[in-house]
Amino acid sequence: MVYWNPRIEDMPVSELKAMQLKQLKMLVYKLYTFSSFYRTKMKAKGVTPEDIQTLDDIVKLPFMTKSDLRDGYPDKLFTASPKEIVRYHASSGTTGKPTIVGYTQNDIDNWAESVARGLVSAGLGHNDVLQVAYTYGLFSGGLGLHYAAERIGAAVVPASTGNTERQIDLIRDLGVTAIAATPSYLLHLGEVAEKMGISIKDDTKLRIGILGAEPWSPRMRDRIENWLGIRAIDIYGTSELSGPLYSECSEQCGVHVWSDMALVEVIDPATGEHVAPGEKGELVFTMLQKEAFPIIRYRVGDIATLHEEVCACGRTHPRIGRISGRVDDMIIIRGINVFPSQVEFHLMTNPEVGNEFQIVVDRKGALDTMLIRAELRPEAFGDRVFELDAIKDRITQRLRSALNVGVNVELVEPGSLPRFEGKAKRVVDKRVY
Ligand code: DLL
Repeated sequence: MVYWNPRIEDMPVSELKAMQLKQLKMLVYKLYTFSSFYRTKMKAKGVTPEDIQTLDDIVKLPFMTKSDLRDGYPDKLFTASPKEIVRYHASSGTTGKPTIVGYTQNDIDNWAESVARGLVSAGLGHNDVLQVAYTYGLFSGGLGLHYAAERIGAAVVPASTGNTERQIDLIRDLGVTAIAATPSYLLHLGEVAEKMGISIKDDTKLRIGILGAEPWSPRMRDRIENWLGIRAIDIYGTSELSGPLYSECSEQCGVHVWSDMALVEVIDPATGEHVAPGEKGELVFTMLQKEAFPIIRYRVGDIATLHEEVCACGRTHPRIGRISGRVDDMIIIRGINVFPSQVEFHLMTNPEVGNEFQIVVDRKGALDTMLIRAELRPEAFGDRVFELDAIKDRITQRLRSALNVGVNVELVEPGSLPRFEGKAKRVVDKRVY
């Protein structure tokens, strides 16, 4: 099985764009006519459905932000009647109220279709056994992967998060071939397996990881692949857009965004203007077919690049590169922007450094300080003290020159930093604002 939906996945770009334009026009017309929220926003920007004649006209439409969604709590933005809604999920709501997302049956089907295409493109099929180790429940990760895996005929092990020893037993005993988890949880699972005397690489059939829901660097990918002997596939999505939605194909060169269902733009977060092709910027999504919870020009806050050239796998849909940070989790240290993903990237180039780290930001007097606590690998920890000092100096110098800020590094014992079952929290900001 190469394509899940060949008719769509390798459709010529011109046909895809024509399809998008038709859908965009219909969507804008529908929202302007039937939703007071969208009509008010469009009127405030002086735009009517007639103004949308080409795909480029999308820039005339207003942006949506997280605060629009929060103000709409719980269901002011819904455009389907309660009897049409078949499911609710909710974003984690770490800052303020969560966003509730409703789904009609078509929304659920389109969501499963998007992820099913991604799973097949990553090399999964009906012979696979997929252990879903994302949380099931209001978080969209568990059920999002679950329905897609069933759609392609794979067997699902709905393990959710936690009870790691049992997860490892299941992987071995059920011949699990693929696991869907946050990269940080998979690393934790690998460590626990080693403590149980089980090598994921040699003692299990695991061959693919569907990893996302948090940032992870290409270096982290290399480590996971080499250590666990699997192919590590990136999967991206946000609860507002539906949940996990888009993943890499087996070429592993960016996450395919299905153009028949979504239109993606990349903007300069400061000006709101489109960036030049291939440049980094904030991702903006318009979901072309969502019924219950429409999304028009939603600024997701994630920073990435967009690649429109046809992929080596033959799929014609654009790809987004690695998420290199978030507009809002960027740490500003003495006026310099630092992304946790940069720190991870530079730490992972050092063979002595383990898989976990923590960034502690504080303030001494008027000055910001940044301490990076990095776990050593068990092999490196036994080294003599003067050798550890030399390693620490080398890492500190590398980070200082790469990030352009004064940082201190502390090397800590393997296993001493917190582990996470869901999304990792690696930044501790102690500054008082
Ligand atoms: O994390 C949905 C999801 C579940 C995606 C399972 C992938 C797998 P939220 O909780 O709303 O939804 O968080 C969305 O997580 O805006 C990104 O900042 C981050 N994120 C998600 N996937 C990736 C990824 C789910 N592959 C937020 N790389 C997004 C980097 C990611 N960041």
